[in-house]
Amino acid sequence: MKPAPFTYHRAGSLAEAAEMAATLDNARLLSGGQSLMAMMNLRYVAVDHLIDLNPVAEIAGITIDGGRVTLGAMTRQRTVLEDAALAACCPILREALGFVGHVQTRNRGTVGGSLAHLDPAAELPGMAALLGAEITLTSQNGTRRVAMADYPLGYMTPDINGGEILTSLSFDAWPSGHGWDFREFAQRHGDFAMAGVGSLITLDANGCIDRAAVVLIGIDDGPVRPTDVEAMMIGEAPSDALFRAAGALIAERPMAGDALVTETYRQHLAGVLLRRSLANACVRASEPAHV
Ligand SMILES: Cc1cc2nc3c(=O)[nH]c(=O)nc-3n(C[C@@H](O)[C@H](O)[C@H](O)COP(=O)(O)OP(=O)(O)OC[C@H]3O[C@@H](n4cnc5c(N)ncnc54)[C@H](O)[C@@H]3O)c2cc1C
Repeated sequence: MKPAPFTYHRAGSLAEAAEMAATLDNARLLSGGQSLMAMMNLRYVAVDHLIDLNPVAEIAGITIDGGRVTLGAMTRQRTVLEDAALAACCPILREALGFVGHVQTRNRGTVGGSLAHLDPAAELPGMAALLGAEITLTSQNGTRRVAMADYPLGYMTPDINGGEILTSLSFDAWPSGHGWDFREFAQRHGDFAMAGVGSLITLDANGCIDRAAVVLIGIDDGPVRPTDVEAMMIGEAPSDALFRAAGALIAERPMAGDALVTETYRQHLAGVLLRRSLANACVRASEPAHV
């Protein structure tokens, strides 16, 4: 299959890309191409202009400054998965990135492309929601920052205006010794998940949960942070009964069915994944600090 004809533009810098994005009609940005090229080949998307961000090195790379982590939009998913310093301060990213497609797709696929594509089951937007991240967008008019909580406007619809380029994702790392877990279920490894869960936990000196963050992917139009589940964890000692109660709460939540699974199946799956994810995050939080 071949895409409809288009004109290819190689952006040499962010400023050049922003100028092209502001002036070219019916244009799209090309990052890893792992979603866009397939959509163009299938003719779900037909563009007149393709603006290639691959040469724009200034928006690639990982910075860890104190506790603040910044991932440049053109950072490859493989780089996020393999970066040792990032794995030390935010181990859940390595665990989650292992589920993003395949080695070949991660070699090309980028942080920015995944966030802009915003598939409901995508792991990177899920991690951004879990970590309370902030997204930076750049255009000829300047820079705009959007909290990840406000960024999904609907199904595969990010808060990105015409002419804007997603340039980075930033978040505060959790304290040393926090517990983490990411898990998901898909028909085959590398497929988009039917449901996935990420958990971050810290325990106080008595072994009770004093901070909890949870995200679910694949169950709604975008990543879901269940504040009711997070709230019920606080002050509690980790226990099977607590995790089962959390799983039961999630399983009551309305979810969409699709060609692969019914709503009931997805609710059950999400509940089981959540229970197991919380349990493992608490075990890891109780172990000697990993950083
Ligand atoms: C076989 C296969 C399996 C996959 N499995 C998974 C999976 O399990 N989980 C998962 O999350 N993904 C999966 N993917 C998709 C993932 O590989 C893509 O990397 C990701 O969805 C898009 O990233 P990209 O860099 O390739 O972006 P592209 O495909 O280049 O772009 C995607 C969209 O984002 C826009 N865009 C790109 N960069 C920017 C930017 N900086 N600012 C604004 N807009 C931008 C583009 O215009 C386009 O609309 C899979 C892909 C394949 C082919």
